[in-house]
Formats: sequence, structure tokens, C-alpha cells
Amino acid sequence: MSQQKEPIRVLITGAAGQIAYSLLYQIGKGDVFGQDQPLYLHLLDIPAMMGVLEGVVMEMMDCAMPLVCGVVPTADPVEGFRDVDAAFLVGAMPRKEGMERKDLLAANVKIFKVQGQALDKYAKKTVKVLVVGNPANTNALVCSKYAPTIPPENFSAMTRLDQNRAQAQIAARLGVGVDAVKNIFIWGNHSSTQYPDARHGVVKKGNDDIKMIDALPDQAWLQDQFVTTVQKRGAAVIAARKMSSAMSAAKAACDHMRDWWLGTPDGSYVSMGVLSDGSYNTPPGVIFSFPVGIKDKKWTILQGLSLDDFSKGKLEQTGQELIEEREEAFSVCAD
Ligand code: NAX
Repeated sequence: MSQQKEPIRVLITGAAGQIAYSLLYQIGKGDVFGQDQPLYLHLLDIPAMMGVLEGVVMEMMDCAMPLVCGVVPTADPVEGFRDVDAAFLVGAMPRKEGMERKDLLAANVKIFKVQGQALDKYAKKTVKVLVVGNPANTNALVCSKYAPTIPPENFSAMTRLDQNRAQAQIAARLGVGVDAVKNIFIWGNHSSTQYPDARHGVVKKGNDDIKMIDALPDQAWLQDQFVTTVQKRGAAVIAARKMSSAMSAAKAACDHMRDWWLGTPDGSYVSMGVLSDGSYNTPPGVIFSFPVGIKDKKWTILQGLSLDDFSKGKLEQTGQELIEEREEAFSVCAD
């Protein structure tokens, strides 16, 4: 008879918000940590949202999901962060129409300072932290700085939504399914300076892997329309929906954490915002999105890709923005 696994504890902040509403169901039914992994869900939000959260908890119960051993709704960070194995830090003030990401920074980094301190004090030292709340890269950096007893490599920022958007654009252009396209990368910040890079991509045709350069020789489209469509996709969704991406953001958060938890197949790489070690001439000490491979819950930056001058320029621009965000964030946190 197979032995049941020990339950893990998974924290979702912003649990009464719109991303969490899609995220919770996917986590609860086993899409992230595996179909055989029982879990407790810790749902943290602010006191004013406790009434809404109560409704979410009722719905979680009504989903009748066998893997969910218990749900802990709370506005108390101690209860929320205690003993967690994985944390989705989604809760923050979302970007509204016409709002620049920079406006959000000052308001949001303080939340992540406090949550870093709470992680340090109450979470497991092995906790894997995914920051979704914007500005995600810099929030992840702040969180890590204020959690000095947790290894910095346990903190990451989400650029998987950008990667999924990029992959879908390429698939549509080629008239193939999204699963035929792999190794499309996002470099840098989850912002309009991000650099979606399809040049190292591969397209499956029959049994063959075709290099992107051969499958899609339209370099002008790749440098121009493709890049701007992906960079501005979040703003386009807000303009149409009057609310920021939620369903696709939740799916991307699940993809990110699942690959971190369970690993990536050999030869497949995904985009994650992680602490830069200076690879590809990027600024060390910022959370920069790189292509990574993952084994045994440890990510490694894919090395050895050749970057042309166009790409190098894009990496420099987004790296510069991250340096500026870091300075601003650390000065706000020091107040
Ligand atoms: P919502 O406003 O629907 O939900 C946010 C929730 O967070 C609210 O319930 C709020 O009460 C809660 N919250 C605020 N401060 C909190 C705190 N200190 N502790 C716990 N909970 C707190 O926003 P939603 O659409 O769910 O978006 C959440 C965040 O994701 C935003 O920052 C948004 O900008 C960001 N996004 C990041 C993306 C990415 O790719 N990295 C894409 C989607 C999204 O735009």
C-alpha cells in the first residue's frame, strides 16, 4: 500500500483578490505540488477583506478537493507565515489604468519588507517564495533582504506570465500549438523594459526540433512587433477589461511554482526572476529574469547563450531600470 505524503503548508497572500481566486483552485486540485501532495492552505489578506475571504473559504470547501487538508484564513502575519513550505506573495496594490509601475513602488515595497521579516521569523528555512505583486522583481529583492536567515536563492519574481504570452504569440504566428514552442525567454524586469527573446527558441515539427531562426526567419517582426506586443500585453488587458490580468497570472504563478517544485525536463528552460550573479553582464544583486533549468528544487541560470548587440542593449536597459528601482526601494525601506 502506498504511503501518503506528509502535508505541506502553502501561503497565498492577497487571498481575497482576483488572482488568488483563480490560483487557489489550481493549487488545491494538485496542479502545482503534485496530485499526491496533500496541503494546508494559509490565506492571508488585510483585516478589511476578512468578510470577502470568508466567502472564498466557503467556496474552497464547496470545491471538495481531496488534497486540501485544511484552510487557514487570516489577517495575522504570524499565523499566515508560520511553518510555510511555499509562499505565493500576491497581495499588493494592483496597477490601475494609466498608472506607471514606478508609482506603485513606494506603496508596495514596504509591504514586502514586513513580509520578508515575517518569513524570516516564522516560515521554514527551506521556504520557496514566489513574488507576484508588483513591482515583482524589486519586491522579491526587498523581501529577501529582510529575511537574512533564508537563502537568497529561495526568493523569485514572476516573469512566467510574460513568457507564456511570448510563447503564445510565437505559436500563433507559426500556426502551431503552444506546446510545440519552447525556450522562449524573458530577460530582466517584469515591466515595459523586459526583453522577450525568441531567438534561442525551438519549434517542434513532427519529430524534429527546428531552430527559431529557421522556423521564423522574419527578424524584423521578432525585434519589433513581437517585443512590443509582449511588453504591452498587461496594459492591453487592463484597457480592455478595466482590471489587470488575473486568470493568466494565476496560471503563470502555478507554472512557475510547479517547475520550481518538480523540476524542468532536460533541454527545457523557463524564465524566473532570480538574484543576478552578473551572468550575461547583468547587474549583480538585483532580481533579474533569466532562463533557468531546475533540478531538485534548485534553479541554475542557463549559460553560454550568444547575445547579439540588439539583445545586449535590451538587457542593459532593463538592468538599469532594476538598479534604479533597487535604489528607490531601499531608500523607502530605510525611512
Ligand atoms: P487585487 O486587488 O484583486 O487583490 C490584491 C489583494 O491583496 C487584495 O485582496 C488586498 O486586500 C490584498 N492585500 C493588499 N495588501 C496586503 C497585505 N499587506 N497583505 C496581504 N494581502 C494584502 O489584485 P490582483 O489582481 O490579485 O493583483 C495582485 C498583484 O499582482 C498586483 O500587485 C498586480 O500588479 C500583480 N500582478 C503581477 C503580475 C506578474 O506577472 N508578476 C501579473 C498580474 C498582476 O498584474
